[in-house]
Amino acid sequence: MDWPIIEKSGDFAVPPYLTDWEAARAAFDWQTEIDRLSKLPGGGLNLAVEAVDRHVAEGRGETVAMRWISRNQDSRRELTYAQLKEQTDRFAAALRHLGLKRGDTVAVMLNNLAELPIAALGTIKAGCVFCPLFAAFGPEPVRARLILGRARLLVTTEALYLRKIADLREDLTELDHVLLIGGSGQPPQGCLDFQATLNAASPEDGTVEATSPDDPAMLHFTSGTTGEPKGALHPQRSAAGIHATARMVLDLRPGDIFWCTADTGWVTGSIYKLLAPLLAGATGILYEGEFDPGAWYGVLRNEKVTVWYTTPTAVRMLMRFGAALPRTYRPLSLRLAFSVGEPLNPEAVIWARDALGLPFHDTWWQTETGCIALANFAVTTIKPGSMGRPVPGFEVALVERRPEGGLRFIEDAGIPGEIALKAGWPSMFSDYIGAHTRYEECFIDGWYLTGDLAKRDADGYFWFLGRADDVIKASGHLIGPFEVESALMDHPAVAEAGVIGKPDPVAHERVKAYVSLSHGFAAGEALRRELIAFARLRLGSALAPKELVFIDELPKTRSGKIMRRVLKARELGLPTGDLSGMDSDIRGTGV
Ligand code: 6R9
Repeated sequence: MDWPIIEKSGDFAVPPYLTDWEAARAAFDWQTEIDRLSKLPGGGLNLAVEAVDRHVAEGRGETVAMRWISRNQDSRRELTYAQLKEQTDRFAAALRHLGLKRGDTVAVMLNNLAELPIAALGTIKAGCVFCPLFAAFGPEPVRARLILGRARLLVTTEALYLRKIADLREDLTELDHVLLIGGSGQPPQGCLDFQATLNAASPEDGTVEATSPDDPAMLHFTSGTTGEPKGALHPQRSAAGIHATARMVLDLRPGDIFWCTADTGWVTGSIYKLLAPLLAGATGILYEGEFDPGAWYGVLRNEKVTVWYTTPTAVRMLMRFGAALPRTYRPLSLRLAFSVGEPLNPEAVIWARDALGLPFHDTWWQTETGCIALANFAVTTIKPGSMGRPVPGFEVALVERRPEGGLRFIEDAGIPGEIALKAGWPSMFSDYIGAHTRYEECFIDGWYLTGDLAKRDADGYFWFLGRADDVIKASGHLIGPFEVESALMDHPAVAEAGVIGKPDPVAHERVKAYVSLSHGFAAGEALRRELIAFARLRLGSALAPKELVFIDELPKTRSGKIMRRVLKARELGLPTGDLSGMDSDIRGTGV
């Protein structure tokens, strides 16, 4: 189906993008951005100073930096920029008192609590490395990451500590300190109370560490849809990439109420939930509750959220509950809505325009890129189903790896290739911790290879095909699972779809689809046939699924990514590999 393109108009902070995209790109220079943020003595740059202290110095201390909202939305806690400065100074001072040094790792395993930004930014202020972990992780993945990340200090809640870490403590020889939030007030042996530690610290001692732009600031373990977890390090200069994309892509500015729904353990949690609104001088929302349609629409309306960043999974779950529900939560103050993490099917973009009054803008990036690299910008025309165009400062190409070495660049529109980024943008990961060879293997001739396949159209918009590992080869055709999934999701009965290649002696692989249904539809042979016929009509017989089965929930990571490799492993009766990033709520649901 041809989805309409959506023209944008309105009052935006960076108008040239729509009108003169090439000129805007030509005028942009990362070094200028980095230099602008490197104001510490000796040209130092500290992300936390840029995100917090700068606003206080420039007279915005009384602006609310972060607003925390409890699960039932019956209590909230606000931290102004001035308060966040004072609290992060205290936290940095506490880290020093405890003997942490520049470059040491501080792991933080917390859901959305008001203490989260204090721990995250205080860590960075002290020159230590902030390493977020999913609170839903079981003991084994936590142990593996604490050891690999060489964490010296952990911040978590007493409940999570007792459930997941207390029994492992002996194995964690480098973990010197644990700071606990909540609980009995009598911390278990070997732990300190977070608040008491903060109260005892004197903020004057928390003088900022004059980190250099190249010093590490964050360590993010990737969500691992396809294999072993990898720990990507991000330098202090990432501030420039996050700040520029907050401004240019999300159009964030002082006065905005920004809600990013990402889990803390996912890279989007630190980069866009915490850092982007702060770098832009806006107000960030931290909502304690899990996904629930009524609660989420309530947060959007009651908190007067102006800019929203969420995932395709969440959008599709909202769609399952229908367009009538959001209409009962009007008026909304939303002016922009964005999505990331998985391909966003065009139907979801259009649904939002009708149900919420504005379309979703898809954005693409990875843990390794450290900030958004492709986007349907706030001010540009949206092509539903496309990830958009390169962010100024990024050189993005489609390439093929030559068997004899080197790259072949694909210039023609419509030809699939692997997305490659010219190395050197400021928030580019600087290493995989403990796996430097693996890091070096990501680069060829000065280009970072992403492992994602896409096509580009004549207007320079990128269209996602799939992870290179997930691409299906059937009867000589190269099939991106997303093309098939997206076509299936155009059918009203289909809430979500996951597509894999099943080995086939004749065709090499055959397309198999797993489908979860929207409310009000029942699985059955007639519907199964109808969906196959529907897909055939749209995609032709080469791409349409030959097999289709119904499934209650697709296996997903905590960040909402469909784990196609799990579907495939189950199909083949093979081990599913590392499942640590998988959403524990749906782990083990039958396929
Ligand atoms: C931020 C984040 C990265 C992988 C990436 C790609 C997939 C992200 C996407 C998308 C299609 C989009 N991905 N955004 N696929 N359209 N707009 O998600 O980082 O957890 O490292 O995952 O997610 O496959 O390579 P990370």
